[in-house]
Amino acid sequence: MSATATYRVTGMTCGHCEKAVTEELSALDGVDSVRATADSGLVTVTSAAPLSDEDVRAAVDEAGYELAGRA
Ligand code: 9UX
Repeated sequence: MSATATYRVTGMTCGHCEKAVTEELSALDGVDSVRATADSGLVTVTSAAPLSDEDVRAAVDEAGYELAGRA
């Protein structure tokens, strides 16, 4: 079993932004895949178990962007 969640992230405007968010979220425990799309501002994360919103928020913040909520 795995968990998939989609988040709205503000501030991503280019491919480097997508890469920064992807790398930071990929470092969280149990994360299998991350797809960040600047155009839509959406980030989809698949993980072995559901992630806490606080962990996701901290990772997005660390990358330099802002978690706006779940999509
Ligand atoms: Mo370049 Mo994406 O500054 O923010 S990494 S637009």
